[in-house]
Amino acid sequence: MHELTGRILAGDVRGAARAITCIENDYPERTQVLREIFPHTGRAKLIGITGAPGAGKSSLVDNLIGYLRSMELKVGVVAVDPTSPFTGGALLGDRVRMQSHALDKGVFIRSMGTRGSLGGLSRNTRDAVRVLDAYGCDVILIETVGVGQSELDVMHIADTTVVVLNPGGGDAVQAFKAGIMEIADLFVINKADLPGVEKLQVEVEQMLDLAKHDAPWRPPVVRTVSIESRGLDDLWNAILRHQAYLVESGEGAARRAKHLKDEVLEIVHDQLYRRMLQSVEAGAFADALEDVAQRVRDPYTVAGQIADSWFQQGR
Ligand SMILES: Nc1nc2c(ncn2[C@@H]2O[C@H](COP(=O)(O)OP(=O)(O)O)[C@@H](O)[C@H]2O)c(=O)[nH]1
Ligand SMILES: [Mg+2]
Repeated sequence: MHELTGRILAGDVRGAARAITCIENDYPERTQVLREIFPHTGRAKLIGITGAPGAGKSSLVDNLIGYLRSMELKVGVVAVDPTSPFTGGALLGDRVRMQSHALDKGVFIRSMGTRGSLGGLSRNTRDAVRVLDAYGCDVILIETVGVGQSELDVMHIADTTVVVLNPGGGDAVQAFKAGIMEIADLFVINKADLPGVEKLQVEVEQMLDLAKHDAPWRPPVVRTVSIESRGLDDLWNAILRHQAYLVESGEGAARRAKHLKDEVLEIVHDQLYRRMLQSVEAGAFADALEDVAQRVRDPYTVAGQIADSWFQQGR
């Protein structure tokens, strides 16, 4: 067993932090540690928090940390920043704000940047979440910075996805367009201290009537004022209701099974691609590739032949 595995399972905060660094930098021990902790994962509630920049996601996460700590739950937070590992503004602000929890041993906060592809981001996030799960977090909050494609991908990690909207901004229509309706398990109207709450609520309900009229779970809409820590009971109760629905309907197990299947296929894809690349770079299929370069043969046929010959060799 890798030394880090033991430390994570023993609830050693530095061990967990170190493991996530290994994930982010793709160090060689990454796979061993992830392999060893896997049997100890699957216990935490994974809650995704998404919404436009400035919607109040970080403030809500901060509120939720306090709320969950008051119930003595161990909380993990993974804040995903797809632009840069060194963002100034928003994330720095978040760090400062969340520092009120920095000395609390029951809270683990980590921001993740992207190095490499968007696929790398969701994979790293998933693996970091897994570390926090094995580390013993009861609830893991996954915060994204916006509502683009990478956020949609990241949210496939969560069991319950919370979409944060604000009154007065045409948010419902935008969320609908961005494909958020599909992934939302519940909506939060944050900044409910501002005008336009009723209007936004009506808009969201209308969108839900259109999009999810016969779905077994209709996402509830709750209101919060995170600067005043208001609405947390409603929010947490809605999350728990969704978690209960996931269990009773079997939907939660089905989702997790699907995510794991996707993960296995993704890893297979990665490994095949890497090996294929190695042999191509070592000169395999050079003639065929040259034919394609000369437009003597087409890429579709050649790719098919390369794949076939690869499988026939049983590599
Ligand atoms: N009026 C009001 N402002 C809020 C509320 N929640 C957050 N804000 C403010 O909205 C801004 C963005 O909040 P932040 O949590 O950083 O948003 P994020 O980008 O979604 O993480 C900050 O200036 C917050 O103080 C709220 O409930 N009411
Ligand atoms: Mg934020």
